[in-house]
This record gives sequence, structure tokens and C-alpha cells, in this order.
Amino acid sequence: MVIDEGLRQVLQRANRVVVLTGAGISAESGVPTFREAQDGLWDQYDPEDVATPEAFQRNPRRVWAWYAHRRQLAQEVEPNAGHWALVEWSRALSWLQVVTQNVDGLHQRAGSEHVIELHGNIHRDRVFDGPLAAEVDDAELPRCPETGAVLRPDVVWFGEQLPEGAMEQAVAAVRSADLMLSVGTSAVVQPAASLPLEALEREIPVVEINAEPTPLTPVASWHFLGSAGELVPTLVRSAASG
Ligand code: BJW
Repeated sequence: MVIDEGLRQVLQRANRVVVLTGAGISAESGVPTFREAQDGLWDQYDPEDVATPEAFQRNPRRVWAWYAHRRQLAQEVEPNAGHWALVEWSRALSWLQVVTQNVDGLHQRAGSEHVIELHGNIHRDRVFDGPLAAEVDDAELPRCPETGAVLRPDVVWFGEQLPEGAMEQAVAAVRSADLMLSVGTSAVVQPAASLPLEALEREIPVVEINAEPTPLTPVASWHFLGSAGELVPTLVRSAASG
């Protein structure tokens, strides 16, 4: 990773940093990403079958089986050097806000205190507020112990709104930052993908770290192709030196 003089200065002067993260930051912990050609979840599963409210209406058992498996995996893995480097950096800065699309809770387990979860958290349940298809056998589905309502994972599926206030908080954080990082995201899912563009429109520099080029790459202020577990700690060390 070659950090030029311009970036070194931006890093050393930054006091308020927003970091948008995606599945790539958890990849080195052993959590699968979504859109990679091999091993990506969307290579093995059709999002229309597992990650929409309609999929749950049609076949809640299949959706639950998928999330139960991913929930267990997320419990078994550990945060990695990328997550930890952000915690270390947050201690050296006046303010560092993590905005994550990930549902695995690894930023919090690493020790990040300020985390906005745009797509919910796989470890929580909430009530499914739509009807199930008439032919669905709803016996043995997880239910609210108090009301008996059918539960679903507390994540954001395609076509659903983000948690109330999450995007507003994220936009406010971006607007008040003096530096933004985009780490391990394919930068295609909206509205999260609009956040680095919001920063750039306000002339807030954006550094992208990702294993492969994304739609953000050509417009980012600096981009680095490679692993988050290696490059995030290197960037943080460079910010601290000087
Ligand atoms: C590494 C690495 C390493 C690997 N180091 N890097 C057309 C245009 C625009 C928008 C739309 C459209 N059609 C539909 C939409 C809307 C849709 C959308 O954006 N779709 C696009 C795909 C086109 N968005 C929505 O539906 C959102 N809601 C919405 O818009 O609501 C509007 C509304 C208004 C009013 C009423 C109602 C609604 C909701 C989006 C929800 C996304 N949900 C998921 C599942 C969450 C739950 C779960 O986990 O199961 O969120 S989908 C999936 O994608 C997941 C992720 O958070 C999200 C983003 O993926 P991410 O994190 O970027 O992962 P990958 O795999 O894509 O990329 C990983 C990257 O890491 C890769 O590039 C690797 O190279 C890299 N990498 N190893 C560094 N070690």
C-alpha cells in the first residue's frame, strides 16, 4: 500500500471519521460475502428466495433455516484485524462513526462503540407484520412468547425500509465528517451506496478499500485494492504516525 503525501496529510489531520463497511470486512473472519463470483451467498442462493418479505410469506421455514445457519456462523467467528484497527483509530480520534451494512455484530464485538446498523442485526428477532401465504404450515415457527406473533430475523430485506432513523443518522454523520472510508463493500446496494457519493459532493475525501473495483472506485479520492484485514491497519498506522 503506497500512501501518497496528500493522503498522509488528510489522515493525520482527520479528527472526525466515518467508515462505511460491508461484507468484505468480515470476510477474513470467515463470514461469506454476497456478490463474489465464487463463494458469494448470491451465487448459491437466489435473494428472491431468502431475502425478501415475499420469500418469508411463501416459505418462512426455508428463510429461517438460512438465517439460523448464518446466525450460528456469526456467533462462532471472531472479529479480525480490520475491525480491531477501527477500534484503535477511534481511541486516537475525537470521533469515529462506523456505518455498517453488516448484520453480524462483529464491529461491536471488537469494541466499536458508535455503530449504525443500516441492515439490522442477525442476532435479533422481530415480529413479521405481513400475512403468511394461505398454504404455509406455520407450526414450529419461532413466535413471540408474549403475543404468539410469528417472528422473523431483524434484518433488512430487499424492498424494505431501513431501520427508522438509521439513514438519517448516517447522512448526518457523513456531513459532519472530515474523512470517509468505504471498506469491503461492492457499493451497489442502495441507499447505503449513496453515502460515499454524499461525502464527495460535499468535498469530503473518500478512501475506498476493497478486494476488487466497484462503482465507487473511479470517483473515490483514493482507492486501494486488497484485503481489509491488511490495509485498514496500515492506513490507521499511517494516520497515527506523524
Ligand atoms: C473484500 C474482502 C476483504 C471480499 N477485504 N474487501 C435499482 C437501482 C437502485 C436501487 C434498486 C434497484 N432495484 C432495487 C433497488 C433497491 C435495492 C437495491 O439497492 N438493489 C440493488 C442490488 C440494485 N435496495 C433495497 O431494496 C433497500 N431498501 C430500499 O431501497 O427501500 C426503499 C423503500 C422505500 C419505501 C418503502 C419501502 C422501501 C434494502 C436493501 C437491503 C439489503 N439487504 C441485504 C441482506 C441483509 C440481511 C442479510 O444479511 O441477510 O444486505 S442484501 C446484501 O447486500 C446485504 C448487504 O448488507 C448488502 C450489501 O452487500 P455488501 O456488504 O456490499 O457485500 P458484497 O458481497 O456485495 O460485497 C463485498 C465486497 O467485499 C466485494 O466487492 C468483495 O470484493 C470485497 N471483499 N473480501 C476487502 N478481505
